[in-house]
Amino acid sequence: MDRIKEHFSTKIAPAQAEIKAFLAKHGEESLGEITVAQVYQGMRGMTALICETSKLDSQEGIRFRGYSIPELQAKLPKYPGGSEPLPEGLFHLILMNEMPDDDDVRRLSNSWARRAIVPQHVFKAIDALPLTAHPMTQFVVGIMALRTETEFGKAYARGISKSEYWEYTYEDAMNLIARLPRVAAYIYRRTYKNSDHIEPDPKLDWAGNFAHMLGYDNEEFRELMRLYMTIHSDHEGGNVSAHAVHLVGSALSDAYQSFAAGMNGLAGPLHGLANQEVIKWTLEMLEELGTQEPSKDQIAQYVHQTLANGKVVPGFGHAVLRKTDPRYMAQREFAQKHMPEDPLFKVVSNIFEVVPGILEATGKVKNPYPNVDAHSGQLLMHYGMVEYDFFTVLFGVSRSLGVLANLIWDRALAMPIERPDSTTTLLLKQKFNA
Ligand code: CMX
Repeated sequence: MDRIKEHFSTKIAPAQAEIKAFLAKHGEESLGEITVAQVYQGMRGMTALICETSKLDSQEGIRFRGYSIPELQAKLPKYPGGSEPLPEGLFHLILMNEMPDDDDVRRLSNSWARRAIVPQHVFKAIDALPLTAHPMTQFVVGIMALRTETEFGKAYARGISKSEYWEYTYEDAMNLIARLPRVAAYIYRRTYKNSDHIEPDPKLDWAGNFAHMLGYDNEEFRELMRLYMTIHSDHEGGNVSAHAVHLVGSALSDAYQSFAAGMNGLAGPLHGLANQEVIKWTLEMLEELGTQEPSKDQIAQYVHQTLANGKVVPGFGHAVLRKTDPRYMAQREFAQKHMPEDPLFKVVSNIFEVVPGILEATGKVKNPYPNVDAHSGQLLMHYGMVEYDFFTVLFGVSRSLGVLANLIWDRALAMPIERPDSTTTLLLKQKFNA
């Protein structure tokens, strides 16, 4: 057993015992009422899941195992000479519930570099798709082609005890995280760079190597990838991608199947695809207005037009948050530090000033403030990554850290198959004599 796995194994029995004792004492207590409206309206605010790795507060934003994003930026290990947190450290923190040191991070980097071999048939499966296939479609095909490598699937077919499930899920999760950057970079280079592929550099960290394989070797872009991969990783359990992975995994589908399901959810425009929609919307606005430096009045007019056309303003609003997303602020600070004069950053900043007031005035948008997707595209565009159809794949690679750490824990805690009750309008009407 490798040292990371061995370390994780020591966490399982105490966590199982803690939950068992808690359930024995408080298992029959109520968490509150569920209203009819909640059942119809996307289960908002209905506590129905356990996700140990992170918790979202509507006012404050996300905390990973209790740490806010600024705290993570201060405390997580950095690449030598760098100032952004390493995603390896974030993964260690959320999986182990322990702040990592430099050795923990190095061990993870090395483990993922060793596991990063992608079989040729995965590239062939992707190559079978036309170049016009959306990068998220290519990504999901790549993930499913990788499934030939599942350790859990093979072990289950052989016949293993329930107590061993987590061990094979751990192997699948670690292999998948290790291989995703290679698959994603392959899709990028195939689709936009004439299949001029770049070999991995195993000496680099996970995010630095990803930047390298994408073809962006400047240190500032690597730092951006480290920050990006850290802050997009986990957003508690109820968002579409995290919930989909957990739900599909609850049927004992393996990590590849579960993660592919989550990525199909991330590819929806109300979720992760919003990061491409933001840039598309912004560029269309600049084109229509005929200027790269629109005034706030011009932006306001365009926002009103978007709403009048029955469309959402991408990058704004959130199902849980009621304040500006701290992930947005972390990216804004990166822009202020590295590219304060970037014209597109100025446009994004003006949008940030203009949009909340307009959305608030509609009287129906519950959160008029920007979310994570409102800023990421501008940062990528600054370094020359202009192919915005690809942006959601970057989100997906990062999201693997959170959802797969959770899947390992799901197996370690022997979480049961998810099967909530559903009802009909007729039955509800009868119940309330309506
Ligand atoms: N622009 C215009 N209208 C918006 C809006 C926006 N940015 N955000 C919410 N609304 C509208 C909703 O469409 C809804 O309208 P109807 O009553 O006509 O259906 C109304 O305001 C109330 O919605 P809400 O309760 O405030 O928001 P929800 O919890 O239903 O939805 C979200 C949340 C994110 C889907 C929504 O704010 C949205 O569509 N935003 C734009 C897309 C986006 O940026 N998504 C990315 C979210 C982050 C991520 O997952 O990556």
